[in-house]
Amino acid sequence: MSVQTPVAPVVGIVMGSSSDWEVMSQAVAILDEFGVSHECRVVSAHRMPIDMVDYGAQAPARGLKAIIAGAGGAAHLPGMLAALTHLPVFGVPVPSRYLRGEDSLLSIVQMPKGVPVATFAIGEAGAANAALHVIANLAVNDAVLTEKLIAYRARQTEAARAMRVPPVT
Ligand code: RP5
Repeated sequence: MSVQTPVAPVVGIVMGSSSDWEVMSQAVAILDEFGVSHECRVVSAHRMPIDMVDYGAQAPARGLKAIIAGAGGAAHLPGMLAALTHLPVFGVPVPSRYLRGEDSLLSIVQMPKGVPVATFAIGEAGAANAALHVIANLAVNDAVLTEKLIAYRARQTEAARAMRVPPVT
């Protein structure tokens, strides 16, 4: 029987609720595609504030290089994590029930000067792009990741060039 050593996560993906998973799983899918090790957790800023403080404070010592944080409504999780660590925090506004995520977006993007959160689009595109942006940052010091990113972009280019209108169904 072989025992596999678990790979230490480089990216932390956190979200305020399990109801955010459908959106945040898009970030997971991208990191999986690029082979970037990651962990996923629910860390609610207002329901688990002590856990949130511990997560942010311990992230660098645990080997994380970046945090992707998604939340909806009064979405203070990304900003609070940014306050708790010097690691880069990438914020994903999750669509909310009543304001369609505009509240989430403004809560995350309007950080006061000095504690930045890189904020992405509302919803699935934002989650995927947050992961791609983390990868672009990691790729600066990683030639293999750089090649994967260039290939990923090239596939998008080819797919766009193959598009015809009206679309073939
Ligand atoms: C936020 O409240 C979460 O990020 C989620 O987007 C929203 C609703 O949470 P649930 O009521 O679905 O648990 O904290």
